Amino acid sequence: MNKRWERTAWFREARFGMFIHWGLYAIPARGEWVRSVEKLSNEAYEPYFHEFDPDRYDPRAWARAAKAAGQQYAVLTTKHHDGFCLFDSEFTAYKATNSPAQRDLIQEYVEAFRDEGLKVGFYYSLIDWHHEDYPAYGDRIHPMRGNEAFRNKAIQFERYVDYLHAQVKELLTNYGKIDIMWFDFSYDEMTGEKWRATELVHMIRSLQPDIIIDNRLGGNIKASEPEVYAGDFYSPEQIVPPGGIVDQNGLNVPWEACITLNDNWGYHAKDQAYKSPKQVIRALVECISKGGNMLLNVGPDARGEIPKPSLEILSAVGEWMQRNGESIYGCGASELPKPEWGRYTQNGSMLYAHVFDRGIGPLYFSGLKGKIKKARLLADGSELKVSLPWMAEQYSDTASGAFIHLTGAELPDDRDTVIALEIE
Ligand code: H79
Repeated sequence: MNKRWERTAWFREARFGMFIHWGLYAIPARGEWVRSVEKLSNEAYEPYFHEFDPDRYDPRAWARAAKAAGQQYAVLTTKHHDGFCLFDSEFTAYKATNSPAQRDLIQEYVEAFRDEGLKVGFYYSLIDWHHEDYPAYGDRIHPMRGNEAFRNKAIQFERYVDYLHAQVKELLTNYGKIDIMWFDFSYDEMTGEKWRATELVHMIRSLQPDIIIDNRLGGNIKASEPEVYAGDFYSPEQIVPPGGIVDQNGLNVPWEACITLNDNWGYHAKDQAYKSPKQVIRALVECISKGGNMLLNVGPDARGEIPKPSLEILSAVGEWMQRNGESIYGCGASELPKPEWGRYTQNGSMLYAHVFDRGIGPLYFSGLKGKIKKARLLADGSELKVSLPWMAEQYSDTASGAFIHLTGAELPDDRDTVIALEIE
């Protein structure tokens, strides 16, 4: 087993986490990219720093919502692209302790999630629109551009990299054990050693030997010999990778799809394009069926509360997870081909049939003839019969397949009905 596989053991078992995007951008409430997309000047963005006063911030409520949803870990933005730090950093004045919040919000987050028994992760933006030594791309209009106010000033990028290293050191020194370091993100020539990534990762691992790191510092996590900084898990954004993720040797790479509940990561007051609980459950199942995790994002508002529609989705997903979590935790891809009616997840000799499409007849299990020892509806434990339908011998694939009869015209759970199969 390689190091990456060992380090990610808990992560691959946990399968489902909560992503939290929270910062000054919750005040304009038009998403976390508002400063860049609307080309807001420093002066235009400055008031939010003096107004940030999250009187409803209760990370224990967030942690309870995550836990009730069946999530086993969380990742919170310690600093997003706008450069504002939710933690008390020695290296900047642009931080929560100097805003009306007047306290270290990261400290409270770590304690609250730990107390609920959840693993704790830090998101840290490599991009920084506030730091005066972050490149502004000359006159090019670039979405990742730095601080417009410093556009014509000669920058010393190494000073920014020192700052990045110093802040990561603070984050991984001052808050006890941290489980995930989630960098966001490299692009064009801004990748790998531009961040002095090898040195950075050595420092991270010396402070937190068990921590896992995403793949967004750059490098090629799929290479046979990945760079030191290539990461422990691959991080697809807003997509479930069609074939899962394998490296150049054909071996599975741990991965985590980050998916947001509507169309923004940070709070957006008008964005009501929420996914349904059914979509979320099926996307989660799709991730597991392809050997990955799902990190599901919420964007708390300026006062510190997770929006009600998000809480409702989390709670519905949690209700499903209560009964069906066995088909998620510790499960991964099955060797069997994807069935017509849904998806498989598997954990050793337990195969979980996630039935999305009832059809009208018995469900067909290709390749499982004589191999199903027991079949139960996971939600209530009731037995299901494995038997051949009338004239089954005349269908082409029946020599190797098995059938399970469902009663009723509708599935018991139209989001995902899970059948637990004990197989040989
Ligand atoms: O932190 C979240 C996002 O802000 C960040 N990564 C996740 C986890 C991210 N999302 N997309 N990107 C980075 C890539 C950049 C997309 C962009 Fe755009 C296209 C930037 C400008 C045009 C999306 C659309 C954001 C603003 C408009």
